[in-house]
Amino acid sequence: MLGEQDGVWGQEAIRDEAQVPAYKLPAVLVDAAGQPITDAAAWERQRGVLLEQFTTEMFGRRPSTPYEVGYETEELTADAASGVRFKQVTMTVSTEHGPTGRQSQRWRLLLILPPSDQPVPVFLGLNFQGNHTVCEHPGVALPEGWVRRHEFPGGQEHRAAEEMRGTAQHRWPWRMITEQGFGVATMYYGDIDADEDDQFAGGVHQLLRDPADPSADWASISAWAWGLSRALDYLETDSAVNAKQVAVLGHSRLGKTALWAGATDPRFAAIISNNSGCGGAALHRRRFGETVARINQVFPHWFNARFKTYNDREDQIPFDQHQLIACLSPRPVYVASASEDLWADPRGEFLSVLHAAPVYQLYGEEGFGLTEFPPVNSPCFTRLGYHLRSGPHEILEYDWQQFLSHARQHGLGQPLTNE
Ligand code: GTR
Repeated sequence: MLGEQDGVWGQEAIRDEAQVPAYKLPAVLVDAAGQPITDAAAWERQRGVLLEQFTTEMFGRRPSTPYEVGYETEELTADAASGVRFKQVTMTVSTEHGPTGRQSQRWRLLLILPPSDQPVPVFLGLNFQGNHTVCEHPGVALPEGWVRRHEFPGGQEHRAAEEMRGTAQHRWPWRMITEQGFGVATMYYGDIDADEDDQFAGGVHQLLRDPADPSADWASISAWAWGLSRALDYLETDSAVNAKQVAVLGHSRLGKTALWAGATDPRFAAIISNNSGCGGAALHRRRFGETVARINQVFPHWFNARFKTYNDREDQIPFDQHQLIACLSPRPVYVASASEDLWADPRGEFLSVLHAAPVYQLYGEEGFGLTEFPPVNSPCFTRLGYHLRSGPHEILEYDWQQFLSHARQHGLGQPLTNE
């Protein structure tokens, strides 16, 4: 079994543009019957077809098991200097109809909110190591279940540790974000489903997925995305938040997750993919860096069983990832790549945005302001936005600065109107 670290390049992986095979992308403005799509109404029908294809061929179908979610909110001490508020919400997800009878699962959502007498726009995203890593606040609870392995000596395998408190702050620059009037909402992805190949025996799969029902082939990315929608359900009940201005974002595997969350939940006002790569913003057919075969081999739980039938058969997938971006139309979308992150195929991420743009134009939107792969650190802030940051596979303050500018330019943070 191959390791999962970034940069574990298989011998066969393409890392040179000259090796990219010739490929033909499915046309974004042609419908399932081969007819040209010339208006938004025809595109809306095509969006339905595509979402169904992405569901059956890649992400898997969510189970229809009924569930309930209860909320318990706790206001933590505010930051004395800035007045920034910290709110911890315990979400109890339960069902009486699951495959094994009544069960419940506990997730924790952390809100970091600027002081404001108006509801604030919010960036919502999952985190990799626990809410307590996002800031140093001593009141933020540690995850209770599975966590990724720790890199510090003495860390217990797969158990959250106090030593990790605040260690992901560089990925969540909440001071800068709140100073600009935006809030942050984040939840630990392992609360929803552990990021391991457990044959869907744990997490929310165990709660809601009936192994005897083959139509519910929900995989982990889809489960995490569903969790983001449940977090948005909570945000809709919180008067401190402008739930009409929630941007969903994620880095890497959680960037793939943010794109699928945005595609399946039209309530997200904007969608941000950071270095999401294969299965996210990057085009499969280029086979540059991580490929379908490789992602399915190393992370068999991310996508459904049918997606494995496309290993080394990218040309047979009925769609490509530019159509996932198109499914987000006409909402603002920002895709961020990093120059050293060849594994995620920065150019393939850029091309997805480029080839999604004609759909935006059907809505009378400006689409995408770039026609060529841009130089590093030259962000584009059209409704479809993009940058190639210099540096590694990461989400950094530079990325957030561009997300904030893009969000503001496309109406997030504008005062509420009485519609
Ligand atoms: C890598 C994986 C990528 C990306 C990344 C991450 O190992 O190959 O698809 O998701 O992990 O999530 O950090």
